[in-house]
Amino acid sequence: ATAQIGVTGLAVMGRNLARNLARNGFTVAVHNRTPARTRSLVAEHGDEGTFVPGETMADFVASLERPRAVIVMVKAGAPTDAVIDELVPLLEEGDIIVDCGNAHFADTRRREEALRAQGLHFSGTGVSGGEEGALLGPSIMPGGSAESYAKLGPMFEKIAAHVDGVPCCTHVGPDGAGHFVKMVHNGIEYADMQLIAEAYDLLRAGLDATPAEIAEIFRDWNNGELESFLIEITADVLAHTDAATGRSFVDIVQDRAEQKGTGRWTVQSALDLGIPITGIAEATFARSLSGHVDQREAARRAFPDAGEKWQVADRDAFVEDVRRALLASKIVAYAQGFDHIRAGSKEYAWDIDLGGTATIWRGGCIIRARFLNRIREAYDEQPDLPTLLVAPYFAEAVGAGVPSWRRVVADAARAGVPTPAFSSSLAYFDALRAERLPAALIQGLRDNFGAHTYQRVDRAGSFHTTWAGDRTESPA
Ligand code: NBP
Repeated sequence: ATAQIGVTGLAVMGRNLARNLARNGFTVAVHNRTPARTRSLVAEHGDEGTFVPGETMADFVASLERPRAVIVMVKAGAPTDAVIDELVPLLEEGDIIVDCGNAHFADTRRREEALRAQGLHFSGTGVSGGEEGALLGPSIMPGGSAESYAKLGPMFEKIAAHVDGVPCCTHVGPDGAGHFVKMVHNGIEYADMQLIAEAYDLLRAGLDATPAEIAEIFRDWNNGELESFLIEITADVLAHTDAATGRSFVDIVQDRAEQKGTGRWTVQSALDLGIPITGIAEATFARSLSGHVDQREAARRAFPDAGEKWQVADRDAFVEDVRRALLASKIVAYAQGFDHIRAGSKEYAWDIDLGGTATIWRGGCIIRARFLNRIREAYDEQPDLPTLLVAPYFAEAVGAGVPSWRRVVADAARAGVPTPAFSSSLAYFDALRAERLPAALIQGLRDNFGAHTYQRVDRAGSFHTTWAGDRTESPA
């Protein structure tokens, strides 16, 4: 047994992760259900490091040093369970199975519990960054026991992306914590992309600008607070011309956004935990809406001229308004995402370090951004921060952006340009800072039709009014 770690499942992700490990000096056992993939990996990349190919699962496991660490990188769902079932009889107490696929955290919790009962460690590990990240340095979010991290940590921290010399990998927490954090990461990615898309749409409508001109604006924004991978590639995509037609690429692509489901998982979990992640939810619904082609067609025909003509007087001021509104909305989306992680951590007793989570997203992953440093600072300064919105840096950015945010959302509403994420983020902000919410009326209605009781502002206890009778109030 010579291999320090093994990878089973050698499609694009597993293959690149195995190569990354090998390139970093680790001896990597490799295996795939269809052995041709194993052979081609060794044939094409065998010179990049030391691979120990296993034709069968038994050969593969036998080539691993103890405690064995096996990365499973197969299609999420039933294939993961099938591979685990095949591995378990071949493993011994203290060995570690690492699921680097996109599993739902509830599945990870179930698998971890079952394997723990058999004396095995199970690390549900989120890996972000796609194919390229897997090869060159992903953001890695490992969950599972501290013992499993003692073995995996040094390897994962070495192959992860690094920012300022710090690896984009940390032990997130027990059982499903890693996959949970990966899920919220993807949810934030949905919100980030929706906000960017709305900003583009606003600039296009307000300035009557071409995609190539808007690309320049994003390029400029990428030199400031908004600097991030997504803003950078937005400029790239907007500047791209379709070779076949000579038109802007963004104009020849069908306007129906697809999804693989992690946005939906994030929203479902947030609903269960009672955490308003309106930015992620609007982004997920906006993708769904874009796909309802028949409804869109019918509504377009019914309401052809529902908006007013948009005339921007000062172009530079408008661009700056959109930039500030984008930053403020983005801060809301992150604040909500971190609230969600905090709630998940509490519910499942994971003890997740929120600042540490921001740190491992600074590189390797899709939402990598300069501004994540600020999230780390905010939680370092005040670990029990009620919301990121009130941390000094974010409070200043949001506060400075409020007039712009209101102008942009109001102008868009008048012009009939949909801004679900911009406007719901502003509504969230206004609701959070409101002195009184109309929730009081909702409590009154609930008590009226269902005797659900309410609490008073001036006395402790729960009360009910006899709405159908003499309207006297009594303690409930
Ligand atoms: P796929 O998700 O396409 O899965 C293909 C792999 O699963 C092949 O190795 C295949 O073996 C194996 N497999 C299947 Br399918 N059923 C199996 C079974 N019953 N038993 C054993 N092996 C089985 O590969 P991928 O695109 O490399 O993604 C791998 C994981 O990484 C997925 O969970 C995916 O969601 C996740 N992912 C993450 C990112 C990211 O950015 N983090 C990107 C893409 C994917 P075969 O060769 O014998 O058919």
